[in-house]
Amino acid sequence: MGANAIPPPGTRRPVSGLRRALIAGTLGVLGTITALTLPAPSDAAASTLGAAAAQSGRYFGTAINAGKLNDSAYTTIANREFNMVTAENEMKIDATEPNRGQFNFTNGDRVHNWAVQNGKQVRGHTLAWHSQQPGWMQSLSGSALRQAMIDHINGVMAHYKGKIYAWDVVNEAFDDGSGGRRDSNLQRTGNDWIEVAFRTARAADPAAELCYNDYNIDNWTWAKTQGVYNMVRDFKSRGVPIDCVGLQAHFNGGSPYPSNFRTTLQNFAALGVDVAITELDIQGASATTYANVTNDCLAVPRCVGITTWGVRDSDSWRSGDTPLLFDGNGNKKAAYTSVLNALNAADPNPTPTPTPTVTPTPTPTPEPGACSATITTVNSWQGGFQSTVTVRAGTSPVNGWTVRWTWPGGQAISSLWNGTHTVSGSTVTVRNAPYNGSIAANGSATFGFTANGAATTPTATCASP
Ligand code: 9MR
Repeated sequence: MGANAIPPPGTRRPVSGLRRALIAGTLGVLGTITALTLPAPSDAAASTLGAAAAQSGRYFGTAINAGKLNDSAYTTIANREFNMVTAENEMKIDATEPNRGQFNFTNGDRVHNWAVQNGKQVRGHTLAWHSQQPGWMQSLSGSALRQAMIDHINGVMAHYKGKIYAWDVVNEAFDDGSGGRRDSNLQRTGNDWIEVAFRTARAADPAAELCYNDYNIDNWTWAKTQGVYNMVRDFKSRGVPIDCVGLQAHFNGGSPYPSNFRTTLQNFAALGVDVAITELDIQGASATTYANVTNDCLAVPRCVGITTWGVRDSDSWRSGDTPLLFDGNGNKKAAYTSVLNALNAADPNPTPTPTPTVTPTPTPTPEPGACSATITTVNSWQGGFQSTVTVRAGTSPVNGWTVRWTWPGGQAISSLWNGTHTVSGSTVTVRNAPYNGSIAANGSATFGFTANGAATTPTATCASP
C-alpha cells in the first residue's frame, strides 16, 4: 500500500489504519533506498519530518500553494520533508465553485495530483466557511443558502471521493470571545447548519475522516475552546458523524502557545475523536515552542499528525513573523532540528491506551435542599485520566456548592474546569465557578478535570451553604 493510499473504511478509524498505511509507505520507500545504499539499522534516526513522524504512525504535512509548484526550491523541500498536503487556498469555496453549480477543480487538482504523484496523502480544506465564499454565495441566505452549502459539499466531495484522507468539513464557526457561534450567513440559516454539513459529508464520501477545524481553541481555559468542546461532545452523544478536531495552532503574541495545549488535545481526544494540528506556525519560530507542540502531539495517542502552514518563511501568510521551519532561502532553522529530534525521540511502540472504562458511581438520592455529586471517569491513559462530576440539587434550589473527595492513591489534579479547586493532602475541594453556583430544584451542573495517577472514581460529598 503506498503512502498515498487511503485505508479502507473500518480500518480508517481509529487512527491505526492511517498509521499502518503511512508506515507501510515509508518502509516501502526506505526499502528501495537502502537496497541501493547501506542497510540502515532499524533504530536509525529518520532524516526528514515525514519519515520521523511515521515512526510513531503519525504524519507531518504542509500547506501547498498551487502557484508555487513550478518553484523547484519549494517543491524540493516540500517533497523531501512532508507526507501530508493541504491545499492552502485551492479547495476553498470560492476556488471550487466560482459560479453556482459550476465547479472548477483546476488548481485543487494541481495540488492533489502533485501530492499523490509524490506519495503523499491529502487533507481537504475546506467545505463550509464564512470566509472566502464566492460572491453568489455571500448574497444568499436562509433555505437557499442552506441548500447551496449542501450542494457545494456534495459537488466537491464527489470529485475527490476516496482521494482525501480527511476533510475540514466546517471551518472557524465559533466566536472568538463568547464561546458561542460566530455570526455569519451560514449561522443565520439555523444552528443545525454544522451538523447538516457533517451528515452531508459522511454520505458524500464515507471513506474520508470528517473534521471540525478552528483557531484559538488551543488554550483549554478559553471560552472558544470550551464552546467547540461542548459541540463535539454533543455531536458524539447524538451520533452526528464527526471524526476529528483540527487545531490550527497559529501562535503569536496575541494567541501564544499555551502550557495547557496537551490538556486540550487530550480532552478533545477523550471525546472519541482524532485530533490534528492543522495549520501550525509560531511567530519567531522558537525552537523550544516547536518542540513543545511536537511533544504534546506525540503524548496524545489520537493526535494523528502535524501540518505547518507553509514550507519556507517566505511562503507564509505571515511571512514577517518568520514562523516556519525553513528560512526564505530554504535552509533548515533551529526549530526544524528541534521538531525532527522530538519526532525521532518518540516511542515507536507506545503502550496502547486502554479502552476507556466508564465507571459511574451510583447516583445518591438527594436530600431536599441539599446537593449530591457523582464522579464519572470518562477516559484514562497511561499515567492519567479524565473525569466529569455532576452536581445535583435536591428538591430545593442550590445557591453555591462545594464538592469534596479524597484520593485513594496519590492522584493529583492537572487541570480542572467549570469550578475552582483547592487541595489539602489527599483531599480535593471544588467550589462552583461564578457562573454555575445556582442550580434549580432537581437541576444539575457539571465540572470536569484531568488528573495524573491511576484512574479512580472516588465517592464525593456535596455541601451547599
Ligand atoms: O494562507 C491562506 C491565505 O493565503 C489566504 O489569503 C487566506 C484567506 O482567508 O487564508 C489563509 O489560510 C487560512 C486558512 O484557510 C484557515 N485558517 C487561517 C489561515 C490563515 O489565514
